[in-house]
Amino acid sequence: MTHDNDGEGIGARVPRKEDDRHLHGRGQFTGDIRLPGMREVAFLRSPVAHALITRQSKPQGYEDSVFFHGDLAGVLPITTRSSIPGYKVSDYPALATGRVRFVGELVAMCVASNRAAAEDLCELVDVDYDELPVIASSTAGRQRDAALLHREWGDNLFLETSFDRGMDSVAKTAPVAVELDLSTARQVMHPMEGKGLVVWWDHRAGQLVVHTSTQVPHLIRIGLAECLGIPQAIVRVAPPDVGGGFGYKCMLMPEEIAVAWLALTQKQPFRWIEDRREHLTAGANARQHEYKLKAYADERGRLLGLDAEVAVDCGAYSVWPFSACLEAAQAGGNLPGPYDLKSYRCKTYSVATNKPPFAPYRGVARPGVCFAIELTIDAIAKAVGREAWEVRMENLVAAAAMPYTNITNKHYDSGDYPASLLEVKRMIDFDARRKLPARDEKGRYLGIGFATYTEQSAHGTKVFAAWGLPLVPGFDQAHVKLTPDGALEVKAGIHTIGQGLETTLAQVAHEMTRVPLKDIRVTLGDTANTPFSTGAYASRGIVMTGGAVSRAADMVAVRIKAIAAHLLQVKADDVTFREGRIFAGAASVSYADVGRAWYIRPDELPDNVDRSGLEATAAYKPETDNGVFSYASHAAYVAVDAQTGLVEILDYAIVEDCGRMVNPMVVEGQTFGGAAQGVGTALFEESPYDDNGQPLASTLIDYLLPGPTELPRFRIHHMETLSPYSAHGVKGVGEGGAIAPSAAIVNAINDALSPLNAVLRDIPATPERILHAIAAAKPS
Ligand code: MCN
Ligand code: SMO
Repeated sequence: MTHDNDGEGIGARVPRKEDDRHLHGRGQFTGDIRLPGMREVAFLRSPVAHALITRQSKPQGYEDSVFFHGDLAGVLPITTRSSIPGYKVSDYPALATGRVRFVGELVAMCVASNRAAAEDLCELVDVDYDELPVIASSTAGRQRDAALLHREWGDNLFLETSFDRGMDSVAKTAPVAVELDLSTARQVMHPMEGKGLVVWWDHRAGQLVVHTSTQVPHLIRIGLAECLGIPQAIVRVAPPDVGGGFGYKCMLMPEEIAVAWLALTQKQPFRWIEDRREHLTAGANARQHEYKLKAYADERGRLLGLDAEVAVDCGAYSVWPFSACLEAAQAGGNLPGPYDLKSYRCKTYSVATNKPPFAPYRGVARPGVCFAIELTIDAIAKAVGREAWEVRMENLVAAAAMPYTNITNKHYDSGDYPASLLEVKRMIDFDARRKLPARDEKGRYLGIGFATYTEQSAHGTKVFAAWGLPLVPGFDQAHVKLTPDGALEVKAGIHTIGQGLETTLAQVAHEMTRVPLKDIRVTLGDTANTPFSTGAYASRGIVMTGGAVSRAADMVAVRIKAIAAHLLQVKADDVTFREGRIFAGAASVSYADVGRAWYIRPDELPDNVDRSGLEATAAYKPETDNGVFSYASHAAYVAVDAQTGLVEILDYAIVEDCGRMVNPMVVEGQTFGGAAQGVGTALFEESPYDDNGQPLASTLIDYLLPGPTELPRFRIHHMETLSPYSAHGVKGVGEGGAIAPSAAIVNAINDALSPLNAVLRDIPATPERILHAIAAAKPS
């Protein structure tokens, strides 16, 4: 950058602008919105996993307050198409149409003056179900004579894919082979604020106003208009504060369609707020994968080939717009990880089951594939008798090989993966701790585990198009304007969901204009007020919208300089931004002087001043459609009690590289928050279903979320390799922290348990699973 760093621009650790209102309890979430005459919605949900609805009736006297599918005239189901050959479409109705496919599916919508009364009304609705055989696992779904969820499909596969490059010869000749069967549990996302929405009809604007808690407002506008059969111009999606999303809030939900239909047809405000039990049992699910892996290596542990089969338990329907197949597509493409792999075969199965649909969740498939490939590396190390970190060093893509295109055509743009591993090994004090006795003073077994991953971020149109998805991220836009009094307004269609964009986008705008950060106001999300963006997902915000803000702010900066130069009677090249003013030598003008000159007295400006004004909209996407790749190495040091099966994380170190950091404090917050969720995936979180498709974790007593007492003190070190493809060399970081913990922690557990010959292959690593692994261990 040509400007001097004044501690507020790119790279500065400034406190978050949004924290002031949040820390003072002045945030405004869907639950805080009160509108005159607002009525509340509760949903009657299916109590069974698979059934025909044989009869349904409304309670007498409440015919106008209870709605079934048949009442929603003209409303279309959520239909997610994909251009991938062989993909099967599911029609996901807003309210069930005679058949239910998971416990929690919406059957009736009940309306009352308050939520409690609406819930009471649900109790009065009469529905008869004729139960059908249930598919409660991906294995059951793939059985030859399995009952079908979607009869017209002929099987239960949303999609089946295969990839094969060079595996046959490897399998025959490789000196070392290891085999692993792995599984990762079903999870729910648990943003602090659940889903919720308030919808009303704006008579003045002639618009349906949708205050929904979403990551993707402009997409929801498209989806709602489509399902309601109305033009997009009469839908305004105006999300309030969003208390976390993590992927859960980047899809169109049936509740959104049903409540929007109510407000559209009744021209009254309605509200639905998801409760925690609804989130646990009926909100979308994530993470559940089964892996069958065969890996081949030479005697040093150098990988020769990987043969994989991945089955994803996708639930009953495809979510819009990401479909049920995003997970398997990501899994197949990312399984080779940060390693230089020459032969690879992968089959994926996206299986329909009688469970809530699958949605993206922080990391999307990569926590699963990182777990799979990193356990494989440790298994190879064991087979060849070397330390696991040494085998990683044999296989990691070298810095000198960058940019590097891997076997699945992922283009790793920059970085030094081996250096991150060596640094994390130093941080976790590997050499000294290796020399300690295998057990601590309490008799617990000690172990160290590593994991390295890449995080594809801000991937663009072609990548999503290759996954066959209907809506793909194109350019992101941003609008920047200098106000007459010299402040800066930044507007973008992406939304702020807790990840800090109100601050970091302001930092980017400051970097280009040097308008003091306190004078920069960032407005995000509202479709009536912001230019188009597909939204906050795939860790794309700072690369895509940040790039657009950078460009638009630069356009405005050039015009500010031209006017300032006129006021100072110098050439534009001779003015500089400094200390919140615009200087030529010792003379200076303020941003307000420039604003006044353009807006109030344009007649005094010479003809050669650009007449496009002190505002600009710019569009941006990085130079590669492939996205930019962040990466990190994690290391965990654990103690395992072989009597109780309890694991304590004694130390945890992270070395991450997300290119140029816009705000290192925000990057650390992102990484720690993600890693906390990763610890949940590794040790605690699980949403099991029984054979009847009944969810067994319906409260937070059954579904264990890690809290402060379960979390280690994460230690972090940053590397900063600039991406050659993005504005300012930035790469995304929003999901990374969540990707590696399950791999690093389970590798550490297996390292600890190696004296007992016990090996864990399934997560979460609950005491029960650990004791089971110990009991099943073969004596050495
Ligand atoms: N950042 C930075 N420098 C970088 C990279 C990122 O300062 N080199 C900052 C960004 O400016 C932004 C944050 O880190 O404030 C995350 O940026 P980015 O990686 O671009 O991610 P998005 O803005 O696209 O946010 C979405 C991403 C995803 S996909 C999930 S899932 C997730 C995540 O962010 N959900 C979150 N982080 C979350 N954090 C919170 N608190 N809540 C969620 O729901
Ligand atoms: S799971 Mo993040 O919203 O891509």
